[in-house]
Formats: sequence, structure tokens, C-alpha cells
Amino acid sequence: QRIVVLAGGIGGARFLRGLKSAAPDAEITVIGNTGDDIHLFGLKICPDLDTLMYTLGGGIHEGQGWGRADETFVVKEELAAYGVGPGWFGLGDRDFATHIVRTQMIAAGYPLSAVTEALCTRWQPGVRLLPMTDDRVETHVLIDTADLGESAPGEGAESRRAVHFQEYWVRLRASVDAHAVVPVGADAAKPAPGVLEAIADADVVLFPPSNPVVSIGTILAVPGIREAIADAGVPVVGLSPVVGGAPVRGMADKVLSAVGVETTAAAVARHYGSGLLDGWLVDTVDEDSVPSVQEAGIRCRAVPLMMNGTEATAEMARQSLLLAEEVR
Ligand code: GDP
Ligand code: FO1
Ligand code: CA
Repeated sequence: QRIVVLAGGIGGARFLRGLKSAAPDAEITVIGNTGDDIHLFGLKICPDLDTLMYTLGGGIHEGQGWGRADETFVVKEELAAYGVGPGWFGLGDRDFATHIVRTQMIAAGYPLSAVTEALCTRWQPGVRLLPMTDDRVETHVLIDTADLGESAPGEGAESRRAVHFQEYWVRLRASVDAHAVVPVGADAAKPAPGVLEAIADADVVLFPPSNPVVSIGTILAVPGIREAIADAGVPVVGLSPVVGGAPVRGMADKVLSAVGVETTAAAVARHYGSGLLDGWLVDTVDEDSVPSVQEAGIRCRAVPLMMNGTEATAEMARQSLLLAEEVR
């Protein structure tokens, strides 16, 4: 069985751990979000690809969900001693090595897809990990300048400014309103080699409980990907990252508001729409929302969706594959 999964970082990575255990013989291709990528200290950092690679390869900091286990921060401290920041982005020493290898290979002319494959030679994630695109895409978030705590000369009280997604998410902790979320560069990006082919050859496409806006939404913003999924003619099944009216983890509600979507499991399903989604799993606490999702033309079931442990997560994956069989 060939399974394609569109994935962000933590939600995607944890789901994939369960999927690998539920379907050990499946050929899994992961299309990873690169809209969170950021250049710092001259290095290219790909948080979601790295979270996927470290989680599936056994190098993740389990408690945190991102970054390396047994991490130290000597390089970051030494940079700070030179007055070189930003200090708000926690890059550890072990993680730095990944970014150095990646940046060196990109400077030598390798596309990100080839670099990712090379990094995975070490980590052996047990899935084929593809970036959504080899082109540069960076998600930016439009906020009020006043909320930034600083205003540039000539900027009035009413002005707005776009900040990099990581600055919005990590430095500002998504504590201020987002007026728009823009995947800068996505409109001109091409799917990475293998992405459209994997979708066309898939038996099923899964949307893990990843962020619908800045993870899966960004992947779908790369021209050709959404169309390829719709044209593949195979079941497309998603799992809700929203449980009981709130994201299980993180601040997805802030970016959902920015695109005018309520933070409910049903609203997220309707946001993807029946043109894209055939099936949707909500958590058992959201059982009441099943009829409204089905009325929108999406087959829906309520099952436990909390990813606490591989067995619970494997059961979620099994349920998503069962739903896929029902809608096939
Ligand atoms: P990120 O890139 O690290 O933010 O990760 P993703 O985009 O892949 O996933 C983030 C989403 O995962 C958040 O919106 C969370 O609500 C969701 N999430 C995290 N843990 C769980 C869980 O145990 N169950 C469900 N249903 N969603 C989860
Ligand atoms: N998330 C944080 O909340 N704080 C950090 O300092 C931080 C550093 C970081 C470094 C490397 C990396 O791969 C991921 C990192 N993350 C950090 C997680 C990540 O940037 C975001 O949580 C996700 O991209 C949100 O979707
Ligand atoms: Ca992310």
C-alpha cells in the first residue's frame, strides 16, 4: 500500500510514528512543510523537516517535540557573547550541525530535496521524506506594528507589518492577532521532484493532525499539489488537530482566525472542503459535530485522537485507513 502524508512538524511526526507501527509494510511518502524555514546566522533551518527526521529517526527531544535530545547550547551562548542574535530562537549545538551540512550542500548546488535525502541517510526515518518544494517559501504573518513593541520611523499607530512565521510563533508566542498569513514565494514555487508522482501513485492520502493553515495549508498553496490530490482519485482522509474547540498543542486558533475559520473540528473539515477531503476523524469529545461534517459531504467518525503513546497513535492511524476504505 502506498500512503502519502502531508505533514507539518510535531503533529505530523507523532502521527507518522503511529502510522509506521499500524502499517509496517506500507510505502509511506511524507510531503513536508517548508514554509516555516528560516535563515539565521547564514544557515538554512527547516524546522518541520527536521522535526519529522529527528522524531522518526530517534533523535528528537521527546518532551519538547522539536530539536535534539541531550542538547547543549554552547554555540548559541558564544554567539550571544558577541552580541549576535536572535536569542529567541533556541538552536542547540547538535541541531547546528544539521543546518551546517544542509547549508553547505545547498551552497554546493544541491536542491533541498537532495539535501533532505542525504540527511535522512543518517536518520533512516523509515519513510520517504520530501520537502513540498525545492524553492524558497517563507510564511509571514501580518500583525499590528503596535503589537511588535516598536515602530519604525514614519509608521503611524495604524500600520501593519509582516513578520516571519517563526518570529510570530516563537518570539511573540502568537499572543497578538494575526490579520493574514502569507506563504511568501508559494505562488511561484514548483513541487519538489517526486511530489506529484507520489500523489499520483498513492492508494490513499492522509492529512495528519497538523496545523491546517501554516502546515497543511502551506503545502496545499504550492501550485499543483492540491490539484494532484483532487485528481488522484483516491481516498483523502484527515484527522482533526482541534479537540474540544482548541488545538491540542500550540496556537493554531490564532492562525485559523486569520483565515476566518472557527477553531472547531467541524470548521476545519469544512475549510478543507468536500472537494479535497473524503473523510474526517474528530475526537470522541466532538462526537456532536459528526452530522454537520457529514452534511458538508465528508464522511466523518468520532474516535480518540489524543496521541499519547505509539499504541494510541497507531490506533488513530488504523482508524484513518479504515475510513479510507469506507470512502473508496
Ligand atoms: P508543528 O509544525 O510542530 O506546529 O506541527 P504540526 O503542524 O504537524 O501539528 C501541529 C498541530 O498538532 C497542532 O495544531 C496540535 O493541535 C496538533 N496536535 C498535537 N498533538 C496532538 C494530539 O495528540 N492529537 C491531536 N488530535 N492533535 C494534536
Ligand atoms: N520552537 C519554540 O517554541 N522555540 C524555539 O526556540 C524553537 C527553536 C527551534 C529550533 C529548531 C527547530 O527545528 C525548531 C525549533 N522550534 C522552536 C520549533 C518550531 O520552530 C516551531 O514550533 C514550529 O515550526 C511551529 O510550527
Ligand atoms: Ca511547523
